[in-house]
Parts: sequence; C-alpha cells; structure tokens
Amino acid sequence: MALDDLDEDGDGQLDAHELANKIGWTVEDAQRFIDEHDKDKNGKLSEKEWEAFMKEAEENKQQTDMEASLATICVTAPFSAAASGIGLQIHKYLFNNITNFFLAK
Ligand SMILES: [Ca+2]
Ligand SMILES: [Ca+2]
Repeated sequence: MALDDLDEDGDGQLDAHELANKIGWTVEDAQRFIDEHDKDKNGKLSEKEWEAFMKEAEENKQQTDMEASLATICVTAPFSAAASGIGLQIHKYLFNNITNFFLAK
C-alpha cells in the first residue's frame, strides 16, 4: 500500500486522523503508531518515513508473526504475564495487525 492511498487531503503526509479513518483505529492508537515511525518528529509520516516503515515491515514480517503469537498468548492469559510486559505485548499485536493489513494491499 502506498502512502498516496492513505493520504486523504493530498498533502503528501499521513496523519493520525487519516490513518485512524482508514483502518478503524482510534486516533490515539494511530498517533502512537505514527510517532514510532516519525523520524523528523513532525507528528506525521512523509512518503520517505512511510516507505522506511514498509521496508521494515517486509523484513520483520516473519519475526512479528512470531511475536504476535506470543502476544496473543500473553493477552489471552494475562495472569501469567508480567504486568509490566502486557502493554508492550499488546502494542506488538497491534503492530502485527497493521503490518498484515498494509502488506495485503
Ligand atoms: Ca495527509
Ligand atoms: Ca514526519
């Protein structure tokens, strides 16, 4: 999926509202995702930042699949997971979902 497909206002930047609208996330989750890949810290993803994410996503797909399986186990069995690790595992699970979503397009 190219950034152009997600960039609704056509400014060449993907912001949290555009991302949230497109994939049904909350704006907060979308912003968290963007912040993680926002190299110049302007709160949006440029085409370059987006492409870097897509490249990373391709390379890490196998690894994130594995981590998602682990995350699912942690989420469905929260009592056996260390409390401090649960947020991170859920985040990885979200990351894997978005990776699969974009790679499928
Ligand atoms: Ca935009
Ligand atoms: Ca940016």
